[in-house]
This record gives sequence, C-alpha cells and structure tokens, in this order.
Amino acid sequence: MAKQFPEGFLWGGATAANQFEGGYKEGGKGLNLADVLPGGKVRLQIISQPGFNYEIDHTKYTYPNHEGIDFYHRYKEDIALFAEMGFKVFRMSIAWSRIFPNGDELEPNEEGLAFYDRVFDELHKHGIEPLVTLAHYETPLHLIKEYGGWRNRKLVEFFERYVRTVFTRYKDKVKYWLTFNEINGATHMPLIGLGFSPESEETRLQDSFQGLHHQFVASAQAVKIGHEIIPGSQIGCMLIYAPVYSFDSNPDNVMYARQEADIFNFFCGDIQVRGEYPYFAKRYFKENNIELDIREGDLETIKEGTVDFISFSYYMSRTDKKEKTPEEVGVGNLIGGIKNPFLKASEWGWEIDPVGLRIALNELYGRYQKPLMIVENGLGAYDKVEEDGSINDDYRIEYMRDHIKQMGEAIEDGVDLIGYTSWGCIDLVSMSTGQYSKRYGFIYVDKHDDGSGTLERKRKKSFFWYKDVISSNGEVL
Ligand code: BGP
Repeated sequence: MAKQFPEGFLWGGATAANQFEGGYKEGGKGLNLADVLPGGKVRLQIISQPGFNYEIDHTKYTYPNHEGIDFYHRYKEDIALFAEMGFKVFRMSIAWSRIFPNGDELEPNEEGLAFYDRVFDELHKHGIEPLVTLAHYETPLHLIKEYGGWRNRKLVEFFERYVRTVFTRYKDKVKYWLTFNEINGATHMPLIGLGFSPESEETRLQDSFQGLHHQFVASAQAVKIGHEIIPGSQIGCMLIYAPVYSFDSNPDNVMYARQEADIFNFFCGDIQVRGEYPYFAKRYFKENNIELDIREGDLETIKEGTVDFISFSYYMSRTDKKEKTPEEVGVGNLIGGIKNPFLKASEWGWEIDPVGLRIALNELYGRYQKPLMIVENGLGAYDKVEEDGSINDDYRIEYMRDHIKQMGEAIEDGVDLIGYTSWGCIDLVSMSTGQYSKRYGFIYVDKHDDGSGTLERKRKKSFFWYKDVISSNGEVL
C-alpha cells in the first residue's frame, strides 16, 4: 500500500493542565474552576445543570484535580516516556491561574512562568514540539466569582494580557498554539467552557452566546498578537466535532440533522476560520430570543484574526431525528441524539464510529480548505493490571487502529491532515466523571478513585503498539 501519512506528520498525545498537573496550590498558582469541581457522579450533574455554588466542600467531596497525576513534579519522567514512544508533538495547556493567579492582576507570577519554561525545555531536549492550548476549562476562579466568567466583556482584556505574556515569554519555544478548547461545547456546558453556571435554562442560550462572542473576539486578538510576537507561529481553533446523521431518509429529519450540525459543528468554526458570523445565525438567534451585544470593531477584529489551522476532538458521531420519544432521549451519548443501531458504545455510552472520523475530516476540509489536526481521540476504559504487572489493553489498540485507518483514508481522499494527538496519552483525571478509573493512556498511572495509589507509571501494551505506529509513520498498525 502506498504511504498515506505525509512526512513530518505530527504524531503525539494530548493532556490538559487541570487534569494532570496537580500542584494546585504550588508555585503561587491561584484556584481555577477545575479546583472546585468534585470527583464522582456529581460532577456530570454539576457541569450540565444550572446553579452551581463554587465553594469547596472538603467534608463531602474529593477533588481529584488537586493532585492530578502530579505531572507538576514528575514531568521529566513523563516526557521521557513520551519520547520513548517517539512523540513528535505533545499537547498540553497552560493553566491561566499559574500565570495570573486571580486572572486580573497586572503582573504575572514568575514561578508559574518558570514552570512551563522547564517543561518546554524538557520537551525540546527530547525533540518534541509543544502544542499549547491557552484555555482548557481552567478559568481562574476569581474571574468566575467576581466577574461572572466570560459573560463579562472584561475577560477579553484579561485574556489579552495573559496571551501577550505567554507569547512573549515562550516565543522561542512554542510555535503551535490553540485558543479555546472545544469552544463549541460551551452552550451545552457553559460552566467549563465559559466559566459560569447559568441561573436557569431560560438564560442559558443568551448568556452562552454572549460569552462565546467575547471568546471569538479574544481568540481573534490572540491570533493577531501571536503572529506579531512569534513570526511563523501556527495558531488554531479547537472544536468538539461530531458528524450529525439523520436517523432515516425522512426529509424533515435530514433537515433537522443539518440544522443541528450547523449550529453545533460549524457555527464557531465559521467565525474563527472564515472570520464572520454564518448566514444561519440570524434566524437561530431570532427564534431563540438571543440578542448579542457586539461592540464597534469586534467584527473587524474577528475578520482579521482568523486561524491558521483547525484542530478538533473526535470521540463520537451523533444520530438524531426531529421528534423523539422520551425513551429515545438520553441514552448516554455525551453530545445527545438517539441510539445508532449500527454502532457499539464504550462503557460510558460514547458511540464508537471510526468511519465518522473520515466523515468529519472530509466535512471540515470540504468546508474550510485549511490544514486539520486531530488533537483528541481515544477510548476511555477500565484497565486491569495483571499479576505480572502487564496491562493488556487490546480494546484500546483496536479502537485506535480503526480510527487511524480512517485517517489514512481521509488523507487519500485529499484531506490535508497534519497531526494526531490522542487524548490522555498518560492516564489522567476524566473531565466528565472527575475520576481516574476512566482511563485513556498508553501509560498507566497507579491512582484510584478513592485517592489511593502510588502514582507509579507503567507501560501498557498500547504503549509498544503506538511506538511502532509512530516509527513506521502509520504503516504498521
Ligand atoms: C474532551 C475534553 C478533555 C477530555 C476528553 C475526554 O471533551 O477536552 O478535557 O477529558 O473530552 O472526556 P472524559 O474525560 O470525560 O472522558
């Protein structure tokens, strides 16, 4: 078979500061949203329902993000393991509250800046390119409590100060940047994306779209500033992408699926990639009573700050129809829809659809004609450590093999795909469950939901498999 993956393809893995760093009060770091999110079942409720109280209740809950997997102290060991797998790129985020502990200070925290210097230096020592997300569900808590999160326009200014600071500091160390993680997930879960818990379902959409508008301006400014400070930098948007399938050929359902895809998959991308609000926004806003406060100059900024490439997470597709019976709703697929009879699901109900990834790649490339990078994909699963210490995660290998094959097909289709960083390349705290037991890694971390564990790292079977995938540039699967 002809070589599918281009030379220089960016193979690697992805993480986020709040889910793996730990050291939540060290080095002058301020609290951020993830620090007040409890672990366990209550987490999903909190992030999807209105009315969250931000006080930490240590008597009732555990807070797994406080310790994470202690990358803060173990980064050298972890990066050496990534290097052993042959990573070309490593996706991580900077915790805003390490740099500006409250988010609204004028001067940055030197200790926080120095920590990321050490991490970037270590990556470069091993020939690994950092890919840095500026905001991955880590809004400083002070900005949430005092300003109401991204609903407040003030955050645009604070974010600008933060990005100027990190671009200036790391201009010789980081070339690839992403602005807001899964920006289009914000209307579903405003708490994690936009740093506010809606007062009610009635206010959710109005406040979320206003918060998103502020993020579009902030993201566009970041692109402009990044290009000025770091010549040759590549700054991308980051979407959570799920192709929407109509349940059947009933034209009403086909139209419904199309509209859902427009508002979920394309709304943010159209603004960040094409630089303008899409044609379908007007009717959607009218029908949902959304009125945006758009200030003078905002639309010009958005136009001038379009991204260089598009990155996205891919975990599942969504199947839907216009009229659903109560039994059809809420079968566990995180992003909604109804059950697809052709697909199996993970133990958390996330439907597994490798062909959907090829569809996603073609849809995105067909619409935007910009380089694409898959910056999250993977299988959350319970892993078992055998008596001899081995972890035989064949299910994970199968999942990834099937998805990587479809990436190869998409490249053959003509899609310009430049990289792949699988999610949680080392086990970390799950975002939706706030637990350790939903594992994604090639590297096992001995840490458990009750807080026990030595934090020892172990190579899983998939570690050796992925190493071969990378060294053969995707030929050996
Ligand atoms: C994405 C987030 C990540 C990550 C991943 C897996 O939505 O960007 O932060 O956690 O999903 O989700 P989970 O951890 O809930 O399985």
